[in-house]
Order: sequence, then structure tokens, then C-alpha cells
Amino acid sequence: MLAILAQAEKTFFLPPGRSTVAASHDGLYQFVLWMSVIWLILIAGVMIYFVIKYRRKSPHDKPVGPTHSTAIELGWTLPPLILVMIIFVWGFRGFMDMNQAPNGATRNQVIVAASKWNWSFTYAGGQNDGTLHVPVNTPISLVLTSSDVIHSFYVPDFRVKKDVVPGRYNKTWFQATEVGEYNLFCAEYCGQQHSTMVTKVVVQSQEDYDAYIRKLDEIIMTMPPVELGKRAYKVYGCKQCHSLDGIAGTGPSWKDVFGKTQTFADGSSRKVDENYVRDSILNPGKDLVAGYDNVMPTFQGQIKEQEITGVIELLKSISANYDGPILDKAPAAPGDEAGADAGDTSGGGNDETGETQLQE
Ligand code: HEC
Ligand SMILES: [Cu+2]
Repeated sequence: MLAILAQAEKTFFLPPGRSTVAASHDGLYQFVLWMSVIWLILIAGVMIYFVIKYRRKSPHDKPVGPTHSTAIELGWTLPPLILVMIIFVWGFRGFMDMNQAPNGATRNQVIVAASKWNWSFTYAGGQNDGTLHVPVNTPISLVLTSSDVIHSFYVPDFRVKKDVVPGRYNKTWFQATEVGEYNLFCAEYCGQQHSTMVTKVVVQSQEDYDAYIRKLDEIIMTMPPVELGKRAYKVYGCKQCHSLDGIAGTGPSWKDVFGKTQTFADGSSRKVDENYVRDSILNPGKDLVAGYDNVMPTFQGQIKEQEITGVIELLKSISANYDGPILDKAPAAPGDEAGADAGDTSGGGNDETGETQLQE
């Protein structure tokens, strides 16, 4: 029976399992579920039977108190003990499997950055995107960080769930067994737009995955700045708080902001120029726009120089308060050096992050 349960690929509550740990997870789940059902029926059945059989039949009925029976007491102690031990060993082994990434997983490490209300994924070469792409049948190790509150990384199809906690790195791993697209949810209530903190895991063949990574490399180097800005707007989740059409959300709309004089909570004011935008992204708490809360996470160490330029050009392109030129080609940004020696894949991403910080 256990073998059959372990094979069952779909449970009543979850989609079919698509990772290497799903079978043992679901097997244990089914075991606990059916044990509970069987015991409920047994206990409730015996109880109802006894209520009827030993009911008080007349006012003169004087029941005799229960007496001791070693056999019965052992009978209700030992079998449950054995069952609980089975569940413990099974569960503990599954728990260890889920926490210990197999050898080689760190070669495919992805940094998962959660922020209100967005997921952003950074690959080993420093590329990043708003969906998580992984090669099939390959162990993937994840390092999870949050820049604001506690989120939770949850992919039901993979049976993977891990809290993402600010101020520390949590780790988990999975190995997807089938090409396809799977939902990725935040499973920890993290504020107003928690329910929109959803994205996809795209499991691809190794060739498709390699092509995808190459494409990400090209995007930063070749996309026109305004397009790169629009991409950053989605990838880093700016869109969760900022609109492009003038309607204020959690944060001010980006329409007509560039070139205007912005007033801050402390009464001071400053003209919105390139440096102000850069400051707003890397150090959002500094000049707090009047009427808004200090809820924007910093994107220091995540967003690249070219992408900041992109956001600036995007802001210019949608502002009536700006009538200067808009870049149509990426300028030679400091990050380009890191891109130029992209052949050295492992170092590229780190160099670039280091450089961004040096400039601060
Ligand atoms: C959780 C919501 C949130 C997210 C996500 C967010 N911001 Fe903000 N942002 C705010 C709020 C609130 C303010 C106003 C208060 C302040 O100045 O910090 C703001 C202010 C700004 C300003 C100044 C705007 C002005 O009118 O003066 C800029 C520029 C900006 N954000 C850029 C970004 C970029 C770029 C991203 C994405 C990389 C981003 N924000 C993501 C909430 C957010
Ligand atoms: Cu969340």
C-alpha cells in the first residue's frame, strides 16, 4: 500500500508533482491523510457503538466502573507508537532531502530577491529577470533574500516552500523533472499587494536555457535605454508602486516627474534630475516625497548602472516638464567593462556589483 501511495503523482489538494522530492512528499502526505481517516472512522465508530450498547436503560441501572486491562492498554499504545515512528522517520528523511542540496547544485545557483511585491532572479553570470528560468533534470540551488519584510518562496508543483527573511540568506533547492511553466507564489502575507506577488518558473531544455541566458546578456548591452528602463520597471517590480499614466499608487506616478520641483516631507524641495532619480533608487529613504510613506525598498546592489540610466531616460520620455534629448543608444557605462570580459563568466557579475558600490 505504501508503494502505491508513493507513486501517486497527484493529491486532492496539490497539482501533479514535478520535482524529485514530490513523490516522497506526496506519499507521506497521503499516508498521514489516510491514517487520519481510518482512525477517525474506527474511533467514532466504536464510540457510537458503545453509546448505544451501554446506554442507561432504566433509572435503576447502576453501572460498574471500568477495570484495568493490560492487553487493551498495550493495544492502544503500541500500534499508534509504531505509526508515529513511521511518520517521524519518513518525514525526517524527506526534510533532510529537501534541505540538503545534492552535489553540483551550487554550480547552478540563483539569487532570489523578494521585495514588496516582486520577485527578481539573478543568475551566476550577473544576468537577471522577473521570471525564474531553469534547465530540466538539473539540481538548482537558491539563495533567498528580502529587502523589506518576510516573504515566502512557494512553487506548489515542486513542493518547495521557504521563507525569505530580511537580513539573512535562506537556502533551498529543487530539481525539476519536466519542461513547462509553473506558478511561483509568495506564501507569506506581506502587505497590501501580497496577492499580486506571483510569477513563473520556466523549466527548459539545457539548450533553450543556454540561449535564454545569452539573450539576457545581450539585452543589457544592446537595448535602447528607454526600453531597458521599461524592462527594469517590470523586472524589479517598480510597477507595483509607480504608474506611468499619472495615477498615484503606493508611490508617486512617474508621469511628468522628470524636471519638476519635488517637495519633501520635511518641507525642503529639489528639482528632479538624473542624480535625484539615482538617489531615489539607491537610497529611497533620503528625500521622502511629501504625502508618501517610506516604504520603497533600496535597489542598491541589484539594479545595474545601465538600468538606472534606462529608468532616467524612461522618466524623461514621459515627462511634459522635460524637453531635452532622450538617449537612443546605451552610453558607455562603467558596467560595460564587466560585460566586455564576459568570457570570464564567474567573475563578471561580482565585479560589476563591486563597481556599483564603489561609485556610491
Ligand atoms: C513598495 C513600493 C515601491 C516600489 C516597489 C518602488 N518604489 Fe519608488 N517610491 C515609492 C514611494 C512610496 C515613493 C515616495 C516616497 C519616497 O520618496 O521614498 C517612491 C519614490 C520614488 C522616486 C521619486 C519619485 C518622485 O516623484 O520624486 C523614484 C524616482 C522612484 N521611486 C523610483 C523607483 C524605481 C526605479 C523602482 C524600481 C526599481 C521603485 N521606485 C520601486 C514606492 C516604491
Ligand atoms: Cu511577499
